[in-house]
Amino acid sequence: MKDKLQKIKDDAVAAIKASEGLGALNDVRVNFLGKKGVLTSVLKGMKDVAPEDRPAVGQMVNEAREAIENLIEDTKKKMEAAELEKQLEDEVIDVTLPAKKSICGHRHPNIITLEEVENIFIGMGYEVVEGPEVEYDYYNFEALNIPANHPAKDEQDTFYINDKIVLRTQTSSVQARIMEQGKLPIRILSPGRAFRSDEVDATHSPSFHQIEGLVIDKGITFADLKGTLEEFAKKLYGEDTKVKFRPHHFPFTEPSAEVDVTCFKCKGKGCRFCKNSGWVEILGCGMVHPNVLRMSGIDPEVYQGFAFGVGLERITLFKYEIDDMRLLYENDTRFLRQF
Ligand code: 2NM
Repeated sequence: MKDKLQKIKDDAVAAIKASEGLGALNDVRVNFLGKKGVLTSVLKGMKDVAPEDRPAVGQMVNEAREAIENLIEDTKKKMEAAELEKQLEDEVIDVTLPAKKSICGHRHPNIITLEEVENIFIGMGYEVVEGPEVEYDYYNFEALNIPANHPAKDEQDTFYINDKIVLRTQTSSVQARIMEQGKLPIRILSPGRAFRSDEVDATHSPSFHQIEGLVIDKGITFADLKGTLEEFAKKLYGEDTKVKFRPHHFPFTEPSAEVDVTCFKCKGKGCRFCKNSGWVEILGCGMVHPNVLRMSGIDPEVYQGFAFGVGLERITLFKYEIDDMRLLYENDTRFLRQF
């Protein structure tokens, strides 16, 4: 019996020494000390031992159990310590390594241009105002002297929510709302998103941005309009920029004009950007139509005004010499990072 127990102890010691890791060590414990373990089966065999030998055998079994338990416990502690040591080594942080750069976004090119334009007009005493993108037909069309049968109201150009509500096709609707409030004089800039049912191409998008300006006061003339817009063009494109007013038609202004500036690319010599004319169109403008003033309760015999509308994308494309508007909407950071 003594030899048998010595053999079990030797086997256990060998198994403990051979076990790699806590899992294997636990398997050894179960094999030798568990309910169905080797040592337990020896205890179960006690009935075959002569009664006078039983205390001595029992003591030997207990000694063997204790020895194996102690060795397992010691080995477990050593393994845990080694594992912790290894984990600490693996997870060591080198505080001298350079930090990872955090990715930081910046303003969209459209916004950079918008803020530049806003600052030019704020410097001339204008206030920036905003209004709803989903707008009553009245403010988008009727209040701006665009009657029910006007071609601009065609379904082809306008997104209708229902027969009284549209997605605004211009931000002049904001100005109609301000005029109606009756606080005069007015000097405002209304930038924002506008919508037209256009197919997407290099120069069109169903959703784009406008910056419209409106001035109403006593004695405002076309000379004020010209001076203001010439100043704007020079601030935006440089002091050597020339402006040209070409007669045009808008329903909400009379007279109306389109404004060209010397080509930003060739400075007027002629190039592919200006189709060899030396000029590029940047905005539409005019003296506010008396019907528009009357519609908002302003007496055109007392107050006059001018208004203008700039396509934000258009001037952004000019400013950065981008030749496809779609690049402004795709949000590809490889493109946007450049500005
Ligand atoms: C343009 C061109 C010409 C314009 C007119 C008005 C208002 F509200 F006074 F009637 N706001 N904006 C206007 C005039 C807009 O965009 C090309």
